[in-house]
This record gives sequence, structure tokens and C-alpha cells, in this order.
Amino acid sequence: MKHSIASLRARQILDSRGRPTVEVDVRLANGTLGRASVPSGASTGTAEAHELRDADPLHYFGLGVRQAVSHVNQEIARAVQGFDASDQRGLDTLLRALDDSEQLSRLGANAVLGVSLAACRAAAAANGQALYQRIAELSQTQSLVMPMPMVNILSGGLHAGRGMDVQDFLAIPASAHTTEEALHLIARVRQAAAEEMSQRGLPTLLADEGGLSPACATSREALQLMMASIERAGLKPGEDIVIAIDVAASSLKGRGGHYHLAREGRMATAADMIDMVKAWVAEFPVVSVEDALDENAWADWAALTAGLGQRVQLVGDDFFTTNPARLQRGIDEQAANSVLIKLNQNGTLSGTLDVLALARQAGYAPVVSARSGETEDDFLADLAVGTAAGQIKIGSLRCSDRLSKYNQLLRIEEISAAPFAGMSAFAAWHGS
Ligand code: 2PG
Ligand code: MG
Repeated sequence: MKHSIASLRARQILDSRGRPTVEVDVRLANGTLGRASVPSGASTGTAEAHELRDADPLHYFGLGVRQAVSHVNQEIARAVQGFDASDQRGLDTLLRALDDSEQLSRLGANAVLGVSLAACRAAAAANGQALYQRIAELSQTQSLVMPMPMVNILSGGLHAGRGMDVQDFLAIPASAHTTEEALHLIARVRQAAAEEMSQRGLPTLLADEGGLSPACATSREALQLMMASIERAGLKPGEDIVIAIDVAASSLKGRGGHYHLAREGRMATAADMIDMVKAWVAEFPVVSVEDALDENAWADWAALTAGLGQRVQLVGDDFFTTNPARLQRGIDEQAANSVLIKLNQNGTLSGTLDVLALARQAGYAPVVSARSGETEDDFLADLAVGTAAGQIKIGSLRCSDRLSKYNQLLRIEEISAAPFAGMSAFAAWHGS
């Protein structure tokens, strides 16, 4: 059914770091409202869609988004007035054409994505559909699946004042059968980690995504702390809980193309980084490693995958930036076996669904992911279920910007009765 767009209204709101971001209201002719807001990353890939910031130092340190807001309220509003919100692909094509730049740098990906997501919500509401159902329809998903979460426990890098070289150590509740069980297992590990850290005299202040930041000098020390926390929670590492790591290696780039491990006090080559991943996998139940290498190190990624791709999920985040051409190149060069999916890296909902479809086709495991700067918007939960992505990364079990999404997963699990993905969603998982 046709649901024509009557008006758009964008505004500047604040994200979980207190920085400005874009919120968009799409109002349909029948009065239905769809609202969405846009997240923002700290460790960003250079090929990401462009986040338009005002660069006015007197307004939020240059981080204002008033230009993006005004692009929605004026140019985009004029262009989409009367357009059918049920035609998501047509709308997203129109928005891309209107911007007419590769990375949506003229209107701003934050402006474009806000409209794209709010229109999807409006169409779903007008149809009387749950958002995940609307997304399932758009992505032609036959069987819904509740995603397995990977959850931040310890953070460093750009998420915690560079207190550790590696950005995130995450727990995956391998023995869970439902989302509800998964969150309970993680809550136990998160609590045990905080107790373990206080006992060791470490501060338990929160990192950007609600994880803890123990400032361990080495990744091995952080992994040992993960193991101690899992055991302290009365759980078995490798059975109940397995571990994921996001290195965010592009933010470690130092002189001469080497990686600067500042806390360890050394420079590492790509070969050293690959050896480090091998050592993690040999000693700890690490099943997923994200951005272990720089975003432009294509040959090194292929070497890492040739060496470890059968045993570990190797996820490209800054490496692929939810960009179809980059993912296609990765598939062609066998550079990874998994892709992080971030809506604002791509810039539109349809573009993101295309990347998910490409991943599926190539047998790459998708991980739907939040950004380190988030709002209370819970779109991501519906996206993960509606596309049957199988995995989701939202952040820790702290802060309402994270919990809004976990809580939405609990609601969807209750009403959809979709089965829980479990570890089957992982690339290269050969565990029990
Ligand atoms: C990442 C994300 C989420 P950011 O690197 O995967 O943890 O962080 O949004 O800062 O890119
Ligand atoms: Mg990442």
C-alpha cells in the first residue's frame, strides 16, 4: 500500500557521549510518525560514509550537526515530499542520487541515514507491522533468528582513553539457548569482572560502551582477566563463555606502516600482529577477532585468513566499512570470513541490506553492530532479527543507549518466538 511522505522534521539531539547527532521525524500523509536517530563512531574507517559536522569551534567543539539537520529540513524534505515511504529502495536511491557523492559527503550520511531509517519505521507503523517484520520483508528473510550477542567486558583503545592497546575484549554466551539466558550469563561475567577488578585494586569506571577499563599492559593480561572473571562467575571458559576481540588496528597505525602498541612499549609488524592473534587462539577460547590488521592491508588480511580462517571468525569493520565494493574485494581476495554491519558506515538501509545479502551469498558471517556513540534508538535489534544476521554487537550491559537495544531483543524474542542463533552463526566455529 502507498504511504506518501507529508513532511520531514530533523533536530539536533545528543548521543551517549553528549555529542550532537541527528534525529529525524518522517510524517506520512495519513498522520503516521516514524522517528530515528543516527549513531557515531570513535574508531572510524576512512571508507565510511561521511558524517557531516559543522566544524564551528564555538558550538559543541566543532561537532554540531546543524548543517545536516538543515539539509533534512530543506533540500531532502522538498525532494521526498509525496514520495511513497513503502518504496524503501526507491527512497534510498533517490537520497543517494540527490547527494551525488560517493561517501554522501555533501548532504551528510547522518542526514541521509536518519531519513532512510525514519521512513522505514513510518512505513512499518502505517502497515501495522513490527519493525523487524518490515525489515524481514525488505530483506526477503524467510526465517527470523534471534542474534547471538558479543558483549564488551573490557575496553581500551579509543573507547577508553587508550588505557589498553587493544580496543575491546568481549564475552559470547556460548551455552545460552535464548536471548534471556544469554543476557543473564553475560550479566554474571560483567559483575564478576567488576568484583575481580576491585579486589585487584583496579578502578571500575565505565568505558564508552559501558565496559570496564582495567588498563592492562598487555593483551595477554586482559585475556587472563577475562578468564578469571568467567571462572569467578561460576562459568566454564570455552563452554559457557567464549571470547571475541576487537583490535581496531587502524587506530594503532604508527610510523613506517607499523603498529604502535604503546602500552606494551613496542612497534609491531603485520607478521607480529598475526603471531599475536595465533597466540591468543592457542592459549584462550578466542573465537572471533575483528580488525586485527590495518584497513588497507589487503595482503596481510589474506595471510591472516589463510593461516587462521578455518579456526577463527575474522571480522572486517574499518576494513570493510559496510561497503559493497570493499566487501566484494575481500571475498575475491579471501581476506576475511566475517563482516561487521554498521548502518551509518553505509548511509542507507537498502545499501546496508545489500551488504548483508552479499555477505550471505559469499558465506561471510555478518555481525550487526552499534557504534561507540549511540542514542536510545533501538533500530539495530529489529535489523538483526529481521535480517536473521545471527550475531549482534551492542556494547556492555550498562547505559540506556545499550540496554534499549538488548531490551528490544527481549521483547522481540517474546512476541516473535524466533529461535536463538547460538554458536551456529559464527564463521569457523568448530566447538561443542
Ligand atoms: C567498533 C565500534 C563498536 P566505533 O569498533 O566495532 O565497538 O566502535 O563505533 O567507535 O567504531
Ligand atoms: Mg570495530
